[in-house]
Amino acid sequence: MNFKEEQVKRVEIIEKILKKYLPAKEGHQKVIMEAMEYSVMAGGKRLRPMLMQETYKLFGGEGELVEPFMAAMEMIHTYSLVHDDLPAMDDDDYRRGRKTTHVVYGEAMGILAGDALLNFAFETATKAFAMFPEKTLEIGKALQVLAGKAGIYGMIGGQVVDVESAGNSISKEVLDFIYELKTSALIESSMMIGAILAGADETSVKTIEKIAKNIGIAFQIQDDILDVTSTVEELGKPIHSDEKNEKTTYVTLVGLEKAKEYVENISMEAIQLLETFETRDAFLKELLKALIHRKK
Ligand code: GRG
Repeated sequence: MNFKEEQVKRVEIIEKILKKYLPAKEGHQKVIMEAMEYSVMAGGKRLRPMLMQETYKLFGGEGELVEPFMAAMEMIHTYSLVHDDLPAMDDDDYRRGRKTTHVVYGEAMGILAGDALLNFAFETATKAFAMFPEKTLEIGKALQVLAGKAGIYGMIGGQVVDVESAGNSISKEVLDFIYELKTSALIESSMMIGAILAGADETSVKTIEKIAKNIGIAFQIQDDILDVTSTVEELGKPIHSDEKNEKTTYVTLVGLEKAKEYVENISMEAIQLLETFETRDAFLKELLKALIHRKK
C-alpha cells in the first residue's frame, strides 16, 4: 500500500462529504454560512473523520451511514479551533495556513461561526435518522457519544482546566487530565462512533475508546513538540504559542527527548491493542504509525 496516496484519496473523499453537508450560502444570514465554509474548508488533516471512517470499516461498516457523523465531527473540531483562536482565548491570527475566522469576519462573527458549527454538527448528524430509519439505536448511541465527548466531561471540560491553568505550573496528573479531555475526547468519539455505527459490541467499543485515548494523548504531546521544533510555514499556525500563553506542556515538564519517547510508546501501545481485534485495517495501522512522526 502506498500510504501517502491512500491518505490523499481519503482526504478528497472527506472534503466531498464536508461540502455536501455544509449549508447553502443564502438568506439574510448568508455571512454565517460563508464563515462556516471558510473555516471548515481551510484544509487541515481531517484526522477525526478519517479515524471514524477507518474504524467503521474495521468493524465491517459499509455505505453512507457514517458520512453525516464524519461531517459533524469535523464541524465540532473546527468550531473548537475557531473559538480557541479568539482574542479571549489564544488570540491567534493564523490557522491551517490562512487568516483565522475572527480576523476575516470580525470577532462577533467568529464567535457565531463557532456556535453555528457546533449546532449545525447536530443538525447534520441527526440527518442519519431519516436516511437510515432501521439504524435508530446505533444512531442514538452515536449521538450520545458525540454530545458527551464534546461537552463538559470531554473537550470543553479539558479546555476549561487548560484556560484556568495558563500562567500556573501544573502537575503531570492535571496535564494528563487536560490532554485526555481537551484532545483525546474528540478522537475517542470519532473512533467509537465508527465502531458503534458499524454495530460493534460494547466490549469492542470500550477497547476502541482506550486505543483512541492513547492516540489523542500522543497527538497532543506531538503538538507540544512541534510547537517548539517546527516552523510557521510547515504548521500553518503560530509556533511558540505555548510559551506565549505560559502553558505547562509535556516538553516543559519532561523535556523534548522524553516527550518524543512518550509519543512513540503510547502510540505503539495503541497499535498493539488494535491488533487484538480479529479484523485488520492496514491503512489505520499505517496512519497511527505516521502520526508518531508527523510534521504538522
Ligand atoms: C470548547 C470553547 C471551546 C474551545 C476550544 C479543545 C479546544 C477548545 C480548542 C482546540 C485547540 C487545541 C490546541 C486543541 C488540542 C487538539 C489539537 C492539537 C488540535 C489541532 O488539531 P489538528 O492538528 O488540526 O488535527 P487540523 O487543522 O489538521 O484539523
